[in-house]
Order: sequence, then structure tokens, then C-alpha cells
Amino acid sequence: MSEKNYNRYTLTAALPYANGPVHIGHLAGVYVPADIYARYLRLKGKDVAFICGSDEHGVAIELRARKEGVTPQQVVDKYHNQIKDSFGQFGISFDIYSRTSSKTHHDTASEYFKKLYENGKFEERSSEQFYDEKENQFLADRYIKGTCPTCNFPDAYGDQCESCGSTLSPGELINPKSMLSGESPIMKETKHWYFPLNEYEDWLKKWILEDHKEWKPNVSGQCKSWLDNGLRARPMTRDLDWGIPVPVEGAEGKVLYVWFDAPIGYISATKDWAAEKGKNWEDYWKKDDTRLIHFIGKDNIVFHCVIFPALLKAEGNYILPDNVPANEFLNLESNKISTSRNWAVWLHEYLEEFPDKQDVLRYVLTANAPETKDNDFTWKDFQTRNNSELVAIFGNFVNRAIVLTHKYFEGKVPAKGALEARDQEVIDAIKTYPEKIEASMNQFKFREALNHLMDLARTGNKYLADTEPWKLIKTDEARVETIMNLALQIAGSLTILSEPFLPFTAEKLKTMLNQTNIKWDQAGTVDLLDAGQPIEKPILLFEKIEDKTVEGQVQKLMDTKKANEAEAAEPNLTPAKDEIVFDDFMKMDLRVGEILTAEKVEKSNKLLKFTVDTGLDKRTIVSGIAKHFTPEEMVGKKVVVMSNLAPRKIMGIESQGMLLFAENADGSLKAVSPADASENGATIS
Ligand code: B3M
Ligand code: ZN
Repeated sequence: MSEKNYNRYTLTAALPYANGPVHIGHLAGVYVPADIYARYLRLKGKDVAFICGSDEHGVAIELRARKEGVTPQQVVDKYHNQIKDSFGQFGISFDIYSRTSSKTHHDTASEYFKKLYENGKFEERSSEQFYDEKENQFLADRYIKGTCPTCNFPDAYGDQCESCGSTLSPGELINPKSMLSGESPIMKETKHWYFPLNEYEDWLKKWILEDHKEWKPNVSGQCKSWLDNGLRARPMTRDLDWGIPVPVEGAEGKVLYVWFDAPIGYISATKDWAAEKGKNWEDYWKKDDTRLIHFIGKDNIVFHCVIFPALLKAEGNYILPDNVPANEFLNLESNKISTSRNWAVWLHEYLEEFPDKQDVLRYVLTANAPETKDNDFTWKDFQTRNNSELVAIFGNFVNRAIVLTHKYFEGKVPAKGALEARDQEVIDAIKTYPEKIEASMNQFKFREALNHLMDLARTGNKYLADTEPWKLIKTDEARVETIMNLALQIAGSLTILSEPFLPFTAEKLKTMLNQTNIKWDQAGTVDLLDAGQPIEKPILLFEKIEDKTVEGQVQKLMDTKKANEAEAAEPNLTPAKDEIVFDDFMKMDLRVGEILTAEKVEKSNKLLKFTVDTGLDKRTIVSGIAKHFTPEEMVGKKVVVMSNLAPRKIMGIESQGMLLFAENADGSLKAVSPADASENGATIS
């Protein structure tokens, strides 16, 4: 399909969650490449809708609001505006930056769901989920906390333990608690609408793996592994308060799954944009001569390449993405960028600390873009690329061309005279650049495209160095006229070809050269600027970045690291619990027991299963301590058993009670046992 002649382009960039500011990882992975492509197409005269907005639903936002004691709407209002502002200041040229809390979006997503529902595209299924009886609410995985069965971290979430990183399901947590009320949740039946992805598996396989062999290998690789593992039905609704109400009967208190509504956000935003521009939004989503491209980061691949296309297919009237050029991740000074650890370069901070240097960051992030693998951003590299590439090559060439024109020709473009071999050589060379850059752009290889652009500036530099107009001016002014004309024409090509990458610089160049020919297809020619046309005085395009500036940035990161380490090193003793009455204490039946057998629980690297002689009986107890003890060392041990704890199922095994352990500040465990031999069944009080 890529060979096709398209009449329209719908470009989408992932909708960032409006629960925090954006950083360089976002810019490098998604928004700079998307913007380069959008600007390039516009210069080619194409009809482009470049769409983005804030993703304002989902549990993370609801949770943040609860934590901060504000409403979810207040959270998204704050970050939506901040994110929008940062993107705007970096010149990300969205045609619209919308938001999923808008009325258009609620209506659009709601109608989309209803249509699929009415056409029988969903399956209704009931299942048991954790429920908070006090708050009368089902609990999303993130709303459940408990002890991690792997590392015993007491505050693991229902989907993940942030201490050891293991992925969990809420059923695996030891002693799960609702984060809303602090109570132990019960299991309760709930109904949801599932989208049977499995039914689209064959179609997806053909569409991705056969019809779109041109997709980037990191993208098709991830899709292939999903498809090879087999797809299963996924619920498209959730029991939550914040979100778009499920528009069918019997779905009260339920909202659309955030990953159902978010990609539809691209459609809603297009509607708002089209309405304002007097266009028809459907042209951009339902016509075969429109090319739809999603720009995203690698963590969003499955949603854009598998789930959303299947939802579009199920609806039936929409076009499908022709390409999804996802990027890998950008690291920062060898560490993963992390919002919670404040390991990031925040865009709003960069804008304050490096005023008027947006293009420098755009340049560095493109030159070092994580297009095929994760890459590292370092401040040293930032400095080097600025000083020895932007300043020494690009800036230097343009500056020389303009300064010499002022010096020799009163700031007017001189006329070309007879051409010498060296001139013809440079004319032939510059002609090739638009095509080279275009070929890279069309494959979404923006680093390569940027390299070509810099080669054009190098070509200009070399031409001036070889012809030495500053020497010739004394003997052959006519020759110098030709040389300076060609040098200025090269600068004129740089205006056009650099615009997608360095829009602020291109704007300055355009002003300096008084350039009116700025279409992509005019680049590479040597008639961009007319002889006699005045040019302006040179303005600085780039300036050197000093050692102390980048050292300051590195220091800032080191301070963050120190603060993180200090926090992690703090003894993590569980804080004292609330007072209880004597009767509560007396309710506990604590006894001395003896471990008779111990074994690992199959498919779990956290759990051990014991048979314990409690004096009352011999029973099974499952405990999440496999990381601390081997089964062998536990057999024969005297332990303290909480024997009247209600039985619970852990990985299908009924655990009848609990063994007591002392947990040190560093997380290590010691079994609690009587100092001297006691009989099994001896009570502890
Ligand atoms: N908000 C996830 C993310 O920010 C999600 C993208 C939605 S794109 C439709 O990574
Ligand atoms: Zn853990």
C-alpha cells in the first residue's frame, strides 16, 4: 500500500496521560519524529491532519486525584495545560491538541461502543473480582495492596510489586487490602463486555505479517510474538467511577476501558479540528486514499497494531493504519527514565534553563533517536553535538555566507557568472539532497535524514573552504559573485530542508535571506534567491554550550540520585499500628507448631507449601517465603502459627492459617519460634 498515491494523511501521536509533565523520552520517542514527518508532508504540499491530545481517563488518574485530595478533573486540567504548553513551545505542530474528557470524545467513544454492542461484537461475561464492601466498589488491580509473595514488600499493588518488580495478579497478594477503605476485600461477581480478539487472529496475522512486511522490525517482531502466543478476549469495560459510562443497559457504575476509548480520541479530535476548519472528518478516517499513520512508543505497540485495528475492523467503515513506526526507549545518563524517581529532563524545566534552544534539543534527540534500539541521552553528547555539529558546521556555514555577502556585496545576492568545474560539482551535489532526505523520511529513518541534511551544510562549508572567496576577492570579484551566489543558494536549500527538524532555525534563516521560495520541491535548486535581492544582517543561529552548563545539569541528576539512594537506604520498618483492645488480642489463636513437610509450589517462585502439626491437627499452610528459606531448612522447625485465621486459597491451594516471621528493616525474615522446646499446640498469650 505504501506505493499508493494518497490524497490525505492522518498522522496521530500517542495521547499522553494527563497525570504528569512530559520529558525528553516522550519527545524523542514520539512527538519529534511525528512532527518531522508532519512538517515534511506539509512542505510537500500534502493535506495533513496531525492529531494529538491528552489521555484523561484510567485508574492512574483517579488514584492520583485521591492521593492529592482533588478531583480527577482537577488533575487532568492541570497537566493537560502544562503538556499542551510544552509541546507548543517545542514547535510540535499539531493541527489539534485535544483531550478525552471533551464532550465530543465522550459522545464519539460512547457511540462507537454502542454500535459494536448492537452489532453483537462483544461477549458478555461474568467473573469474580475483588470488591470493597465498605466503599461499595469493585477494585481495579491498582486499588489493591498487599504483601508481595516474592519479596514480602508490604505495599505491593495488585498488578505489580514496585519493590522487586514482579508482575502480579491481585489474587497472589498476601493479605490483600482495599486502598480505598483499608478493609480486606471480598470476591464478588461482576459483568463485563469482552472483545473477542481471538476471532481476529487470522485476519491480523495476514494483515500485519504478510500485507505489511515494510513495518519496522521492532514493531512487527512484537506483533508476531503476540500473535504467536494466541490472542484472547479482553474486557472493554471496567468497574470504575472516572471514565466514559458504558452506554448499555445493566452497565450502571461501569466505564469504558481506557484503552478502548483512548485511540478513539484520535477520531474525536479529528472531528473537532474538521468542524473548526470547515472540513469533513470522515475523509480523514474513512477514505481509502487517506494514509493513516500512528506515531507511538514501544509500550503502546499492541494497542495500536493489534487491538485498535481489530476494533476498527469490527466497526467496519474505517481505514486501518498503514504504518505504525514505533520507537524504542530513550534512557538518561545510562538509567531508565522514571517519573517516580524524578530521573528525567522535564520539558518545562529545559525551556526555562535553555531559553530559545528548542532546536538544539530537537536536533540531539533526532540525531540520537531510539529508532531501532534503546538509546542513551547524555549531557556530554548534548554539548558535543551542539558545539561540533550545530555551531561548527551548520551555523558556521550560514554565518560565513551571510557575513561575506554583506562584506563584499552590500548585503545583496550577487549574480552568477560563468561556472567552473568546482561550481558544477557543487550544483550536482546539492541537487541530490532533497531526494536522499526524502528516501530516508519515507522509511521513517529520521536520524539518517538528519545526517543527510548536515552533509549538505558540510558540502557548503567545504565549497567555501576550497574556493576561498576571501582570497579571490582581491583579484577576481566576478568569480566571488558566483561563489557567494551558490553559497547563498545552498543556505536557501537549508532553510527548506531543515524546517522539519529545526523549525525555529529555519524561520530565522528564512527571515535572514528574505526567502519566499520554501516548498520542498524547490530545494536543491540554485535559483531560490534572486540576484539583487537584499538579505538581512546575520543573527546567531547556535551558540557554544559551555562545560559548566552541562556540568550543572549532570550535578542536578546526581543530586536526584543521592536523594533517591538516601530514601531507599532508610530503614523500612513497618510503622507502629493502631491500638487494639484486649479482646481483639484474645481473638487470635496463636500456637506452637512443627513443620512436618515443606515443598515448593509449582509455577511459583515465591510460595512454599507446608504441612504443619499444630497440636490440634495437621494442616496445610502456604507462605510466600521461598526467596528466604529452602524447603529443606524449614522441615523440623518449631514455628508460631496463627491457627484461627480464615482459610484462603493461594494459587489454588487452601492455606489454613499463617506462620509468623520477624521482618527486619532490610526485608530479611527470621522465623518466630519458642526459645525452648515446647509441645506442639502450646498456646501463646
Ligand atoms: N496514554 C499510554 C501512554 O501514554 C497512553 C497512550 C494512549 S494512545 C491512544 O504511554
Ligand atoms: Zn516484591
